[in-house]
Amino acid sequence: MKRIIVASRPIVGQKPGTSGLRKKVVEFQQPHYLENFVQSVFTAVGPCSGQTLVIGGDGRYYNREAIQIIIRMAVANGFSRLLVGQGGILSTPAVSCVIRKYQAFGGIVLSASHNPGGPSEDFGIKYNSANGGPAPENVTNEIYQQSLKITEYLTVEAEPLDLDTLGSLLLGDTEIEIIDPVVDYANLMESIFDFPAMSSLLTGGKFRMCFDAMHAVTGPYAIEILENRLGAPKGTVINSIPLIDFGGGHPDPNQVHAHELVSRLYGDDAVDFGAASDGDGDRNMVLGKEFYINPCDSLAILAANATLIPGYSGGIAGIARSMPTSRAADRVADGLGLKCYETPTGWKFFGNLLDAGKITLCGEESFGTGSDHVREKDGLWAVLFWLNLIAVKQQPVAMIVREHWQLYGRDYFTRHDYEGVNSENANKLIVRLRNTLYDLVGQEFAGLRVESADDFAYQDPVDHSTSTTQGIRIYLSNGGRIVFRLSGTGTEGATLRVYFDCYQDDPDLVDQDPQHALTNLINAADLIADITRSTGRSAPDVIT
Ligand code: G16
Repeated sequence: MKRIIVASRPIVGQKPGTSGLRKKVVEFQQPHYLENFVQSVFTAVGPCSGQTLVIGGDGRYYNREAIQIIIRMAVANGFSRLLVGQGGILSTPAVSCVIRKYQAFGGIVLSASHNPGGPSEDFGIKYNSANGGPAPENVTNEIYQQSLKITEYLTVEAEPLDLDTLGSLLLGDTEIEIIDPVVDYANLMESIFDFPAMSSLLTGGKFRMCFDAMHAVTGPYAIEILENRLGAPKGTVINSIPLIDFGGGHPDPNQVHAHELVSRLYGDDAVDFGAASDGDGDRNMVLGKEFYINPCDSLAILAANATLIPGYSGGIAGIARSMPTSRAADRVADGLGLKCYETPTGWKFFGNLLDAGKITLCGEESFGTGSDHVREKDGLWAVLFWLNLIAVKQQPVAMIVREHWQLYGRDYFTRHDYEGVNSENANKLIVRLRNTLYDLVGQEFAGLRVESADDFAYQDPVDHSTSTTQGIRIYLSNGGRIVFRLSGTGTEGATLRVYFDCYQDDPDLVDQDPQHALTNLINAADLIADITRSTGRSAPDVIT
């Protein structure tokens, strides 16, 4: 086995964003591009010698080629054991599960999440630490620093490995194990949820569901759990085969992109429950018959009912939500006498809170929900949580949600995205807001007075690290809030995200369309930030 040292030099733009490095495939295919980043990871987290590394991805275009490159580099960097998902497949929560189960040193996840796949689409890579979670900011910063001063990377000369046959082989001194990507994760789910009760629900003939895997990574997981283990009828999982281009679709589980699923929840033959996951299996959308559950409400409802689930029957320690997520979970935490933490956007910020046992459940408005069972958000876990809840409560989804609103009130929420906006204009908009924050206080927009405004900064309660400039928050006189921030996961131009939420505790007013209930906040945001002029758009591209 010949180890090779390849001379290289820094390539600009390898700074990890909200969730690792996401770029167009063609950028990753440039000479030394992926190699530089991988070597920067190994140098930043090393020494790697004698350690175990987990490798897998969502199966998108370039997944297999990237895995071959990473295997050769991991061998050259001294890892003694590599656990690689069969066919290069491992969902993001499954990577987290496998790292934790086998006490690996870390893992590499290849995915650009919900972004489309294909030769002219997106690819991504991120490093997860020994706790199974995305590397914290101090590590991603160090990876970036390494990428700025790299002069060489290590690899070995070897033929491409067979990624499709389960079993072990040796490459030099490194044992490479091709593992079943599903079994450890499915066993973990079976240890948390009441599978017999869920199976009775799915096989009793009265309840039907549909899970849309969107031709992304969760297909094999959903087939094994829902159809094989729980006995749901064949065909319950649609679009179940992972494809390199997700069948030309956009594997983003929202009502626009999961339209095939949405159509099955409406009409005379509508199913009772629908769910979808994203490219790498960490996001979820859950739907009842003709009923959409906002992810902010989903987190609050799961928290309020957690003790009905075997894995959480002893109660939960606390809750966390990302800052732009509505405050619905805070009300549940209050009611339970628990703390609710507010973190910046990015799952990595939940890691310390979970590790320290300060929280059990956490979630984000961006269709992410999870718990301390792994250190990633977990799409299928959230779907199973809802199924277990329905099996226990024996109520339709809409009734569970409406009862929650009657008890706690409703935090109306919506997010407006302006995608592919000119980066300079988007940055200017945020800087302008930041510079005028204090002047805004006391001014009126669309009939609402600004009560307070700030640029969100977070101090981690465990390691006390601080993260600043995490989003502009504006609080209005009707109790509503507007948040402005730029996405850290896009690959083209900038995406401006504007988040709106407002509390309503009048039981007669909790069943409105959020776009209607939040109209004055939406109008105020345009006046405050001059969105139409700055983006050149008269309406958002995506509304969630
Ligand atoms: C990632 C992060 C999430 C974040 C989301 C959107 O999710 O893990 O914490 O909420 O991106 O981030 P942004 O608003 O910066 O685009 P995923 O599912 O894309 O890996």
